[in-house]
Amino acid sequence: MWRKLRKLSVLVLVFVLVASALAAVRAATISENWVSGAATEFGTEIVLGVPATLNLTIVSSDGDPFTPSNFPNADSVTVTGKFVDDYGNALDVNGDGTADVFSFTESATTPGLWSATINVTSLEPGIYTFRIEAIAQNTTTGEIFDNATLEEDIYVGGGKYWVLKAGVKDGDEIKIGSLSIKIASLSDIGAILDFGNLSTKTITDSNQDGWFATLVDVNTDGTNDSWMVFSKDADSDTYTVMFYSNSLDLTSLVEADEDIVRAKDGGLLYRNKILKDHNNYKAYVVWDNGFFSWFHATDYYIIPLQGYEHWKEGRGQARTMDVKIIKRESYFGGLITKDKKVFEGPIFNRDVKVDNLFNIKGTWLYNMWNSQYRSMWEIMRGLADIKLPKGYELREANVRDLATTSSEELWRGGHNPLLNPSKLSFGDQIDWSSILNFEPTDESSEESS
Ligand SMILES: [Ca+2]
Ligand SMILES: [Ca+2]
Repeated sequence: MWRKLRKLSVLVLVFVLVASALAAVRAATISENWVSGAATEFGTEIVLGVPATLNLTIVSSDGDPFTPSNFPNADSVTVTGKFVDDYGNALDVNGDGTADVFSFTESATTPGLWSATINVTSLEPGIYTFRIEAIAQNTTTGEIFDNATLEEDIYVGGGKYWVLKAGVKDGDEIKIGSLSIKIASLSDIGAILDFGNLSTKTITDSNQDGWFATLVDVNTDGTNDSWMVFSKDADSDTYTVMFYSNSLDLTSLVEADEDIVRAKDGGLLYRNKILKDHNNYKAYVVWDNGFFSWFHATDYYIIPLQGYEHWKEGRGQARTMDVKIIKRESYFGGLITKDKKVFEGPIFNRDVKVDNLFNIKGTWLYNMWNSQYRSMWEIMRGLADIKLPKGYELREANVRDLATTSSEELWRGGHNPLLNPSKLSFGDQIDWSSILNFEPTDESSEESS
């Protein structure tokens, strides 16, 4: 009995050893490093027309550099990369009708370091599978000495200029360049675009993944110059529409003019207010015009946060568009104030309702690809809609100006908290200096007193 058991356990042990040896079939390994032309913060992203350099460090299954001298019987040691379809077939990525395979070349000085320039110039924006294959073989005998593959999802952005519009729905109209595009129909099936007396165009979301695109001729010279991409918003029937172009600077061609619309309830809808334009950040004050506002006013300071961290985007999505909103109650013309932080966070395509009183929603983002930025993309300009109830008006100032003025138009009683604080203040300790990105000096305080 014990003998039998021992025999069995030896058999099991042998089986386990053989199985694990089989499972660890030796294979080379590839590690990648995008050197230039690609963003990787939110997953790899490249841009049509922007060559990207990819370095690969490949280690053979013996742990040596993947290099011809380590495979003396191989007559072919190659590393290639291709964008593939669902069947693994290489895609045509430059529009010449022929499938494209990128060849990596080995560094002359560092064995096992392979490099290629990936230049995609003609492909519908979206996420694609990029397949890298390294193989050392004898092409005569067909014997493979070593091989490795690596697959990666890459987002291909549609061009160096990029504009996003949030919350697009059936019936909306978008003005871009010479075009006025009416969204005549928009659903899970796709969209019908009405270009006025020019023509209409039907786009079908063939795989119904909520993502579809078409080429448009923004300057109506007869040649398509831009991608128009629809991306369905989560938990909503609305879409984010993106325009991408390499040949046209869309950031100056897409019209999103400021506008004030009187709402049915007597309130005002301020459309397309600029929060960021390059390095200019604009703050807004939701100003209480109530009859008793000298005795007690409730104002709100909407302040965009500054810097790349707060204005990121990647893979076709806004990752941040951050604002901070401070509620300031003033008594007796600002002699006494009470501050409270009521919101902090991203607002792109988010209908943020503050204190059940007013709404703010990020609507437009403008971007330009720039290799000089910390990321390839930094939101260049961001706009928002702000809806106020009756009895309130919107006042605006560059954040810098708001920080350095004691104007009674912007601060109740002129009580700028940095330069001319109220006699008595309570509520949250608000770090106004950090929010307004301004450190007052003794001199500036004196000037204003
Ligand atoms: Ca091709
Ligand atoms: Ca054109």
